[in-house]
Amino acid sequence: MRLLTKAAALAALAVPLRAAAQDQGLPALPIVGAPAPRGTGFQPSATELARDVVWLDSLLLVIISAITVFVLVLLLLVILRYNRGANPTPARFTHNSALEVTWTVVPIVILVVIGAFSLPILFKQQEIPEADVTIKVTGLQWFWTYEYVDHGFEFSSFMLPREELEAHGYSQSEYLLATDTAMVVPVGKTVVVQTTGADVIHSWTVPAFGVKQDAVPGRLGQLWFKAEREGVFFGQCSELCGKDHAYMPITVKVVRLEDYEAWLDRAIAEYGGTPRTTSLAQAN
Ligand SMILES: [Cu+2]
Repeated sequence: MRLLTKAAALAALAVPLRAAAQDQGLPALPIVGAPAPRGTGFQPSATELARDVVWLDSLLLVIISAITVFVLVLLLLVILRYNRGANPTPARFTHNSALEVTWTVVPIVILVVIGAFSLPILFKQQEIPEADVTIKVTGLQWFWTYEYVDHGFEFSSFMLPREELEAHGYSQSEYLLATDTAMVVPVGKTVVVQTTGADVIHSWTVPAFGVKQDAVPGRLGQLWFKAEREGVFFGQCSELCGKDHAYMPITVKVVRLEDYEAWLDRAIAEYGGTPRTTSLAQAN
C-alpha cells in the first residue's frame, strides 16, 4: 500500500513537467499576493472584495478596542475604589433598572451597527455576477484541478518541489506556495469560480482577492472576483483535508487580456479544448 502511494506521488510529480508548456508564453509577473516574513497585516488587496474585507476588519478593530478599554477601565475602577480597604461597607442593592436597560440596549446598538456594515459586504461576495470567465475548481487529496468550462479543458495543479521552483520562474521563497501550473485569468474581468471536492472537503482561498469557498464533494460552491492588478497571487487549501493538506497551494496569475487570450489558445491546443469563437477583448 505504502509503495502504491509512493508510486502515485512519483507519477504526480512527473505530470508537471509535461503540463508546464501552456505556462511558458506568459510574461514575467510580479509576485503580489504572498505572505510576507513576520507579516501581521493583510496581503495587498487586489479586488474590491478584499478592500471591503480589510476596511471591515479595521472598523471592527476600532469597536473591539474601545470595548476592551472600557471594560478594563471598569475593572480597574472596581479594584481601586471598591476593595475592602477603600470601601469597607458595600452597598446592598440588587437591581438598577436604568443600568440593566443600558447594558442591554448598548450592545444591541453595537451589533446592529456591525451588521449594517458587514452584511452588505457579505452579500456582495455571495451574489454572483454574470461571468466573463468561469472556472470549475476541484479539490483532490492533495492538489487542485482547474476546468475552463467554456472551453472544455482541464488541467491539474501540483505544488512545486524545491528543485523545480527556478525552472518555473519562482524563487525559493515561494516554496509551499508555487504550483507547476497556475490558474490564469484576465485583469479587470469578472471571474466566477465554482468549487467542488472529489474526495473530502477542501477550501479554495486567495487572500489578496478576499475570497474563500469550501469545496464540498457533491456540491457546487461559487465565488467571484474581479482582479484589478496583474501579478501572481498565492493561496492555500483552507480546510483540513488529510496528511498533505499543507502541500496543495493555489497559484493564480492575473494577466493582461491579450496575454490571457494567447494563453487560452495555447491551453486549448495543449489540453484538447474547444476552440474559442469569441474574444473577451471584442466583447466590450
Ligand atoms: Cu486541505
